[in-house]
Amino acid sequence: MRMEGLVSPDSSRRGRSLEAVHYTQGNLWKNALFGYGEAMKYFQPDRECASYDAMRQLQSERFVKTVRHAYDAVPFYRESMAKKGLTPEDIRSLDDLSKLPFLSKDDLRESYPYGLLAVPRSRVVRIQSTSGTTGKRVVAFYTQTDIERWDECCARAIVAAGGSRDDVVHVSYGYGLFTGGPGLNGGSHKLGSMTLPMSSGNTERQIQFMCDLGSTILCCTPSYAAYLAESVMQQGVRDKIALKAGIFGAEAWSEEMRRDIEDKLGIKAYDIYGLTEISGPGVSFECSEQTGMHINEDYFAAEIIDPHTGEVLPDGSKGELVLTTIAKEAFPILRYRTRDICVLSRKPCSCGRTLLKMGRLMGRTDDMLIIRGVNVFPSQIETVLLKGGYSPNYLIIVDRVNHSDTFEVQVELTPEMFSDTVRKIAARESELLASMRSMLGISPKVTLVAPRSIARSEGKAVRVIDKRKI
Ligand code: DLL
Repeated sequence: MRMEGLVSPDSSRRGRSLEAVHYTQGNLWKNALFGYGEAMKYFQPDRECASYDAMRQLQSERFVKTVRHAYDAVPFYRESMAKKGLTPEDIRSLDDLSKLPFLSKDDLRESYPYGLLAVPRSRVVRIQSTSGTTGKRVVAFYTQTDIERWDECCARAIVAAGGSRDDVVHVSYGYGLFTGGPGLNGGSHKLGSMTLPMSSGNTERQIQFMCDLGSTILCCTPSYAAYLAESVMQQGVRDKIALKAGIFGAEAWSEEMRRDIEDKLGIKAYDIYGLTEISGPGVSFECSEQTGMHINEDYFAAEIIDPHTGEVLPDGSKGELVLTTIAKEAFPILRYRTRDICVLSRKPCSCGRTLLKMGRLMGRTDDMLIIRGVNVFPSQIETVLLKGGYSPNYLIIVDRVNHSDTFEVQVELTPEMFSDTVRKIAARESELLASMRSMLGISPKVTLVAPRSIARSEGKAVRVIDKRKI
C-alpha cells in the first residue's frame, strides 16, 4: 500500500505544495485516514480544506500549464489569443486569467466535432455530449486521467452528502451521452460504494430496487426525486426504503422543493452543479450546511462577470459564471461563459471546506430552458416545425405541477393543413411528437391549433411561457 503523500487536513493548511500530494485509490485513502466503518468527512481533505494560499498556488501552476497546453495543441486557442496579442509567456499566474478572451457556446458548436480536442485521438477514452440541434451538439472529450479527476469530484460530492463505502448509491440520472449517470456512477465507484446504475425512468423498478437493495443515497434530477417521492408515498412503501440522502442537480430547484422532497423521503437533499462543456456534475457540490455549492477549485477556476460588459465582478456580486478548467487534458476550456447566473462567496463554511462557494443558480442569460433535467432551446423546436412544413408560429408552455415539469408545445396548422380530415390531423400530431422527441430527448404534449390562433407580437415574439416559480 502506497502511503506517501497522505497528509491530514491540518498539514495542508500549513502551505504544503498540493501538487506534491499523490492519492491512492479511494478505499486505501479512506482506510488510512479513518479506518473501516467510520464516517468520512471529506474525500480529499488536502484539497477540500486547503489554505487559500496553497490552493491559489496550485491553481496558478495548473492554469499556466493548461494555457500552454491549449495554445500548443489547439489552433483555435492560438488564434483567439493572438487576436488579443497574447502568447503563453504573458500568462504567469491566475492573476492573468482575465487577460484571456472568453469562450462561448457558439465557439464550441462551431468547433464540432474535433476542433477543440487537445490530445491525439488515441488518448481519448470517452466522449459525452449536450443535447442540441443535430450537427450542433457540443462534444466533450476525456482522457483516462480526465475521467479519474471527474470521478474524484463526484466522490467528494457523495462524501459531502454523508456517503461512504458502506452506502448503496442509487443513480437515476440518465446514462449515455448525458453526463449525469456516468458522473455520479464514477464518483460512487471511486469511493467504493455499491453502485446501482438505474438510469432514469421505469419508476416501479426504481422503487423495487430501492426497497430490495436498501439504496441509501439517491442521485437524480430534483424533479425526478419529487416524482419518486410521490410514488413512494402512493405505494405506501416509505417505511421500506432506507434512503438517507439525495444528490440532486442538472436543473433549477427551490428551497421549498428541497424541504418537500426531504420531508417525503425522510432524507437530506444536496444540490450539485456541473455542465458537459466543463466535465459534467461535480464542478461544485453542496455540503451539510446546504447554503451553496463548493467549487472544486483544484480543477476549475471561477469568475463572475457582468453579462453585458464582460467586466469581472468582485466576490459577492450577482452575475454570469465563467469557468476555466485547470487540469483537463483532452478538452481544456478557457474562460467559458456558462450563461448561468449566480453569486460566489468565500465566507467560511461550517463544514470545514475552504473551497469557494457558488450560491443556488438564479437563472440564465440565454433562452435555454431546462425541462425535466433536459436542456431545450426554442430554436430546436423551430427547426422541427420548419422541416415538417409548419409555420414558425408556436408557443412553448412550461409549468411545474407537484414538483414535476409539464411541457406543452402549441403549433399552428397552415390553412392547407387545417382543411385535412381529423384522422390526418391526428396522424400529423403523432408524427410531430416523434420528431420533437427525437430532437429534444423528451416528449412534449403537442397541441395543433387553428391557423393564426397564436397571438402575434409587434416586438420580440413571445415563444415561451414559463410558469414555474423556482
Ligand atoms: O446538467 C450536468 C449535471 C448532471 C449537473 C447531473 C448536475 C447533476 P448539461 O446537460 O450540460 O449538464 O447542463 C448544464 O444545467 O449550465 C445549468 O444551467 C444547469 N444546471 C446544472 N446543475 C444545476 C443545478 C448537466 N444544480 C446546465 N441547479 C448548466 C440549476 C443546474 N441548474
